[in-house]
Amino acid sequence: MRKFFTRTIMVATMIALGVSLVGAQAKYAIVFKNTGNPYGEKQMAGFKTGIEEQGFEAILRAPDQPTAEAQIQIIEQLIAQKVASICIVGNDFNALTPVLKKATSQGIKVFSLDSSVAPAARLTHVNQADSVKIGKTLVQAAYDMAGGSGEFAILSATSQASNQNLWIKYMKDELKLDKYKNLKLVKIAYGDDLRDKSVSEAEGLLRSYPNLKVIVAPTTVGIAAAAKVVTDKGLIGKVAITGLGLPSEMASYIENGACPYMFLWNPIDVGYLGAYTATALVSGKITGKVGDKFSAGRLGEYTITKAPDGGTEVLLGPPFKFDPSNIADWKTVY
Ligand code: RAM
Repeated sequence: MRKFFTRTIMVATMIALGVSLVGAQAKYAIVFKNTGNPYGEKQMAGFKTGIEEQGFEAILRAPDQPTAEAQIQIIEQLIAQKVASICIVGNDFNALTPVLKKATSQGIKVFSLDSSVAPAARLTHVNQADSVKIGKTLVQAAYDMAGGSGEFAILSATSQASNQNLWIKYMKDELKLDKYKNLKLVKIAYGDDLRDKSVSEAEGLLRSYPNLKVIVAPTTVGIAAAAKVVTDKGLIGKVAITGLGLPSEMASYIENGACPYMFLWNPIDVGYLGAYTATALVSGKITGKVGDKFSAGRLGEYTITKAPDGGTEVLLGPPFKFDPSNIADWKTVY
């Protein structure tokens, strides 16, 4: 009888242990650039929905400051927690490679989303929109708003952010076309995706370049800061703001004319697509190679393609234009 009980307890303990191991395998983490960014919160919310509707646990993390060092600390903690997967929104293209390789060597499926990390450190990248198209579109907008000639500046996130740096690279490529010979990029400023710093950088641009016609901010934090500065200084109509903005943060600036139009994608969908990429990698349905196919819940089917950086990616879709005709429909959505 005693033997029976001992065995029962042993089996029960093993089952309990087994369940907890499975539980540990079922944790899916996302690490955003930094806290306090409504765009990041929406992206993480989409990831959480996608993970939870598949019956797993989502871990949402972001450091206070948008640095690679701070993300490295978080990744070390996630490795110790034995998460199944890490979805990283990189604060640096290369600096995270050693820690991400360490995670991979321990069986964790690592991929980037929104802001990529080096192909050697990731299985694939979830890209919100075609990077070349974003670069081209933003220069075309600057040209249009400047009336074809004059000075414009870029207000970016951090100088290391790989998504912004890629978009800026493609902006510079577009600017080489003869059509833009009278459009002059005078400065690239960095507001680090921090609200106050972005405001002071925008003010600095206006001080240093009194003839500035357009500020292009390829960051939701930067564009909202620049639009606020132009509004507060009574410069609407003199300096136009465009770039990538959240409709919920930018509606009043599109309505008051500070920002004639801007672009973005649905950040909730980016995170949600990340959730299904994570589970497809962990289940072994995909490995991240070109041609891999998987289904992403309400978003439908996706195929992994070659990324311009030599790695692979999964593309959410085309960017969307927001202007006075449609902003009211979108400002409550994201
Ligand atoms: C900011 C972040 C994010 C970027 C958007 C457009 O919120 O830098 O990574 O994708 O802007």
